[in-house]
Amino acid sequence: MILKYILTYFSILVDTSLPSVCSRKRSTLETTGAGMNKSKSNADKRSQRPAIARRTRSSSTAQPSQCQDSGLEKRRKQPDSDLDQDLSQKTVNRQARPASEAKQTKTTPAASQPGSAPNGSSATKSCNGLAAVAQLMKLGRCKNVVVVAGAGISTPSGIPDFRTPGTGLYANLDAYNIPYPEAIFNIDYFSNDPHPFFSLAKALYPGNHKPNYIHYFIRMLHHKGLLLRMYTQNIDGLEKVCGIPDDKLVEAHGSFATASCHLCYTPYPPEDAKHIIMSGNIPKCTFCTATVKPDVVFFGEDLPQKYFLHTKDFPKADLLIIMGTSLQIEPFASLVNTLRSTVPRLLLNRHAVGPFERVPLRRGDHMELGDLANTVRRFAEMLGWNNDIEELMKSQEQEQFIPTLVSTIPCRSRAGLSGSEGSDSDTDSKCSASSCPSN
Ligand code: CNA
Repeated sequence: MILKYILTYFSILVDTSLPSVCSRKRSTLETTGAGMNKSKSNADKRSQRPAIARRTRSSSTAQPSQCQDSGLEKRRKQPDSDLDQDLSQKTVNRQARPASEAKQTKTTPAASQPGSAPNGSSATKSCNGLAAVAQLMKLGRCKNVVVVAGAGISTPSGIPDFRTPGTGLYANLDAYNIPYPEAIFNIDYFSNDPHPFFSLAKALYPGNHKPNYIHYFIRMLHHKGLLLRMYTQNIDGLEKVCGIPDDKLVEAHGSFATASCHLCYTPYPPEDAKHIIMSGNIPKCTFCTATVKPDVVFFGEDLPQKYFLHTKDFPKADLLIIMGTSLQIEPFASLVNTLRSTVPRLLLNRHAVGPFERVPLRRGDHMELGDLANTVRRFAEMLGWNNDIEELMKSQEQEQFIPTLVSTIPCRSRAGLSGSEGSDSDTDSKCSASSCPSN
């Protein structure tokens, strides 16, 4: 009898407690499951090349300084969460400000005013930084260099950037009658009224500008077998013109090299589009009659599939060089935070930007502030590359500056560049003793 009571008691206990345990477990599993589903769906999304749209750096994006201050584990995890967040949409941040203004609010109280190094100390630090990175390269420690670049590398070629006060495009948009500067590159705005963009496009279309020393420095990185990949936000095509091969280049914000319907994406002959736009007219889709535009990535549009190479490249990189960008546009800007924390990062820019605004700098971070062309020339001199670059520029200038032609010439047939110059697979086999910068 007693045994029966005990058994009944336990069966009641089991009946009442199990569901709550199970439901708790299920809810945990649901959470985990949701997380797993989420990551699975993220993975799926990534593999399907989902809507990765460009956006100006959002205030909701975790600040690099936060993650760096919160311990190694968090530091390692942060890039993923940044990316999860950033793998959403490229949209315009309503709080977008000129880099110089943004800097004031993003830096620590100890940081300096725009245009100067944080805490006034980085100028000294930066000189050492340039030499330190040159030394690492000479020692052969950097054989998988990733370059992340922006409009600042093309200002010496005469193409204005976005945000430089006075000369930047955003400071000179009065003529376009747009409500806010980014509207000129906003896909919804374009859909309503393509005229402002087409007016600007006339000035931006490739063909009127030449690559400069900075572009050729990056080309030389490739020539030396050290360039893993260049990620550029630029749409001017000068990377290709200077001879950086297609497979070494990710034009994350597209280019003028192709054109398509902005609604149904039917391809359109790029030269025809250029001709029509240059003559002040609007190219129309042959399929749905919507407006055709060059395949420059607008705010609210997806980034090209090639952008996803970063998931393979950044874990492999052993040096990141960031050049001429305000790091204000996502998801591109967050790329610089996806590097292993032990990998050196070198910022070459007029101002401290992104994670380089924090004081003190992260261990392994270096920056050189000032005019980019001067900085890169000094860097090349430290590496002993200056003459090579000058010669490369001369030989390239003897060729005709026809981007499409240059990009289709097989590497091996390019004048004077037989050595380590070559295909992606050649370059992936990396720096031979003879092509290492120390030689
Ligand atoms: P940005 O926001 O205008 O930033 C440029 C950065 O480069 C700023 O921090 C400047 O201080 C710095 N800079 C400019 N010139 C120099 C120089 N001579 N020496 C040192 N530093 C310099 O431009 P981002 O590239 O960061 O923004 C990305 C936008 C810009 C992308 O979507 C591009 O499509 C777009 N854009 C591209 C071009 C081009 O293709 N050449 C031109 C203008 C805008």
